[in-house]
Amino acid sequence: MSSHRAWIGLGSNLDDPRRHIEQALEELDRLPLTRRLGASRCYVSRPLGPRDQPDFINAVALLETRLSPLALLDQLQALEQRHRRVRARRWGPRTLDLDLLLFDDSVLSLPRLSVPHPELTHRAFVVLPLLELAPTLALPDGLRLAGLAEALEADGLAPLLPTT
Ligand code: PH2
Ligand code: MG
Ligand code: MG
Repeated sequence: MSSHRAWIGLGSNLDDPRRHIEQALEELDRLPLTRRLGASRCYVSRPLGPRDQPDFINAVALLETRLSPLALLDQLQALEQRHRRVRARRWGPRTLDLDLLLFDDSVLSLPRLSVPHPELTHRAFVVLPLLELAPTLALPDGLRLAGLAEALEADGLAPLLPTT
């Protein structure tokens, strides 16, 4: 079985969001056939979508995994459930959201999974943490993320200081 590099976006805006994100970063490292190679800082970001919800904490992690994309998605969704995620409304508040952003240079369009994540390039809270970890990262079509960052509205996005 070959190993893959998977980029995961983490988000939380309920119930001590930073604790959910920091705990999830450790849990990602313990998924089967998987280890975490890196993690961005935590960022605070204004909600995209409905504005009447708390600010988010966002971060990005890089995993090395021998899981397939769908097996990894299953693991991510199970981890969300362990954080008692409830899906009340689209783009509404949540305790933990784990998005599979990139999987090697794969382009997938499956009923359950689109990779690269369709919103990736529009979201400063994804692009800036990705760039922090990998300044030369490019999408499967060759588009360099660094070129996107300038065009993105980064107001309301700020890195947090480490807690320890
Ligand atoms: N996630 C959403 C909707 N809006 N806004 C921010 N700032 N961060 C998120 O992670 C986020 C959001 C749905 O997944
Ligand atoms: Mg999301
Ligand atoms: Mg999601």
